[in-house]
Amino acid sequence: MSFEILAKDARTLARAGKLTMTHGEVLTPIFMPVGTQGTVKGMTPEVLYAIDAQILLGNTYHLYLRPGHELIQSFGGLHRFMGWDRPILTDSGGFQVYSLGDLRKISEEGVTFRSHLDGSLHTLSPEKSIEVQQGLGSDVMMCFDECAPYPASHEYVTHSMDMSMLWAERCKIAHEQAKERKIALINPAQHLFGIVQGGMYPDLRARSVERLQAIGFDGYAIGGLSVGEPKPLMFEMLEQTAPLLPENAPRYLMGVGTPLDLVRGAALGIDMFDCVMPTRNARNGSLFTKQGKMTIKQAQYRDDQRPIEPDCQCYTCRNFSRAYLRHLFISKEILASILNTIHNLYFYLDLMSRIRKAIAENRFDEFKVRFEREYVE
Ligand code: PRF
Ligand code: ZN
Repeated sequence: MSFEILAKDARTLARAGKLTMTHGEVLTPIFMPVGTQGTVKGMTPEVLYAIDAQILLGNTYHLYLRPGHELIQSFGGLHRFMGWDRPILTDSGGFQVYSLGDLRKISEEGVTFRSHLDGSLHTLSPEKSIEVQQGLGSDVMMCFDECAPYPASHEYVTHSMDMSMLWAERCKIAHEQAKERKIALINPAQHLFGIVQGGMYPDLRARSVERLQAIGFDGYAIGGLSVGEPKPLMFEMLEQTAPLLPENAPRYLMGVGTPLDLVRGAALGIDMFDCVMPTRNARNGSLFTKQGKMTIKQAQYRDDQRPIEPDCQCYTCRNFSRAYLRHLFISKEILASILNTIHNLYFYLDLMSRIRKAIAENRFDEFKVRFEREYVE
């Protein structure tokens, strides 16, 4: 995979770069909107292009269960099925199985679980996850892993991480074999990222990084964080883990986070993020501003003629008042979700763009200090 570092900040570990994939280029640090079911809820691809979304995240677990990867493959892959022609990264299912599946049975072979949709029995393994992700034809596939819960004992996490590393090796083999056998792939230039696990134990995280590097991946994700641990502990783990990763490969912090997390993560050298926060909060009427979140249903906005944020250039802020958005939300109109999602995703993507610009202009540290002062979580 081509990953080019374009600029490095002098006072933090932040870097700005460019990822090149089959479906186009992605400027980093980047935020990936979550499109779990082959759609970013409420957003047409046209709207996502308009807010300059560069790459989406899709989920193996959901698309495997419904409508099935074979069906999507028969449509020429997920890009064509959902009408999105920019890059897609797919998570492996090795996280959703634990959070959504029922009656999970984990063995070295894989995970057997019951569908959260109809209770039917399924097994996901490293090989199966890669097969599904190949059928989807994503630009970046993720290794099948186990995300250890928090808290968990050193003994439990040792075993869990060891298994995830064996699984990572099997994912790499499955990926290589498909390339060698020249199996007709939907996307012949797929990339594969390894996922660092190890819970809240620095020794296990270091070992996980070593194991993954020995196998060799196109990029490295940090998994197993933001699973209920205190925020300072997450950053402790991140500070320890991120610098161990190879400098010249993209680094992806999975399932994180708040706007402050993105700024602080970028300062530690993270290049990619994903989170349901902007989209889910939008549907719950919680809107991001440079000062923090606002709750649009509050009575104080009843006759407020101002946009969510006066200086925001998004479609919602250019056209609608807080009073109208409050009315839509209280009336449970679907347009409330749509307009709120446009604003929140624009806020996240614009934040990443401002981060990239600050790094390129060697003033990211100053940007971070100012953001931390103005943004109240
Ligand atoms: N593994 C995978 N996906 C994930 C995670 C993980 O550990 C997380 C943890 N925050 C989010 N998504 N495969
Ligand atoms: Zn806006």
